[in-house]
Amino acid sequence: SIDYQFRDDADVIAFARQHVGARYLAFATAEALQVEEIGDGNINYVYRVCTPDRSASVIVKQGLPWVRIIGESWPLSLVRVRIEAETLQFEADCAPDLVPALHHFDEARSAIVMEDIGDHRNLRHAFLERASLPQLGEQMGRFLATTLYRSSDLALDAHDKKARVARFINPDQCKITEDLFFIDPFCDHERNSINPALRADAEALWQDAALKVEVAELKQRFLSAPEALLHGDLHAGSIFVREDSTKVIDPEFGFFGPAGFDIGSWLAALWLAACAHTELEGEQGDKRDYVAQLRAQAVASWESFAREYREQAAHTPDASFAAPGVAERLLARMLRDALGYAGCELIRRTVGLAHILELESISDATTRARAERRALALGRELIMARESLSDIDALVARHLA
Ligand code: SR1
Ligand code: MG
Repeated sequence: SIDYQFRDDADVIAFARQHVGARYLAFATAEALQVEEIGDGNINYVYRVCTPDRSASVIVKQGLPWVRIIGESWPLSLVRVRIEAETLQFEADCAPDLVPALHHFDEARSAIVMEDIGDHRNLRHAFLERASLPQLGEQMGRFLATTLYRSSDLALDAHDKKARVARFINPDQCKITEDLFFIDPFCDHERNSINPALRADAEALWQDAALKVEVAELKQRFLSAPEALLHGDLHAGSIFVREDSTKVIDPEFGFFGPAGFDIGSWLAALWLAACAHTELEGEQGDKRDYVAQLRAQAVASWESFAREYREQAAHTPDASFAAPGVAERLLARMLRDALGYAGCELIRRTVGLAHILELESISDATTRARAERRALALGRELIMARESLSDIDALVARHLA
């Protein structure tokens, strides 16, 4: 253990009590509070602190200077915790209904206190239960449009933008993405985890010279295109849902990068779930309907994003960006990038280090390989054809038939 790490439950409780302020009267008056560690992510520790009757609760999240699931052999800078707090606050300023409220950031303890969104459940579980989430696409499109527009050069003063780019330099988190998205899946890397039934497909991927050129171009843009403040890790595990509400959490990978990266990560979350549902157990008709719903969510997300982005861009104070046709040009670039980054996410969740519950829930390795093969093939085609695709949903549908 290190000196600032929470020593025990009492320490977490005292920290929460001290930092919820006047918002939670019950925390000040309750004699005893309870705490449970609820983190199921790869990197940090997450605690829920609540009153015995659970009428009031908050989340405390603490980062240690290494990757939780790996240990001290994979060090990780604590700057990520400040960046998470500041990105969360920026997102709350853009779309307060779509993120948990930030209550406190404590630099000395590398910890954040935030609103408990325990009445929502993780989107991965909602996907597995084939939940119908009629507002999800629209809400994610709005989240993306408002955060990506308001942190861009279209919205910010020139000096302010550059100061923010500097403040959100996040090299250790970016390096994780640079390696796990753009290197490992495309070679026989020791970090990879590959279903033996998919081995031949992975080996074919490693020989695919044309694909590697496209992936390198996507990586180059990821490294050197500070277009907007990204969430940086917008997979289904970072999203919590109720039927009528969406909350995006966990922006510790925040940095200024290509806007299409967040959009593509989100589209891939839907398409990965769709790949899994083609092979998950269940009645054929139900599965087909759910896959169609997931595809429709992707279309709705992009439409909502583009509509909201156009509306905001119409008010840009910058004379260059206000010229007719510019917003459409930027949208076209973002879509092409998004398809490429979605392709990378589909591939890295299939043969890379970090797998996803939706695919891992298919217990039979041969059946799982069928779903993974769809993700690989769809991912590859999205990357290769991203500059010229006209009917994206038709392409996705072909891979899910
Ligand atoms: C070692 S971290 C692995 C993955 O978990 C995070 O949530 C990111 O998606 C990262 O790529
Ligand atoms: Mg995370």
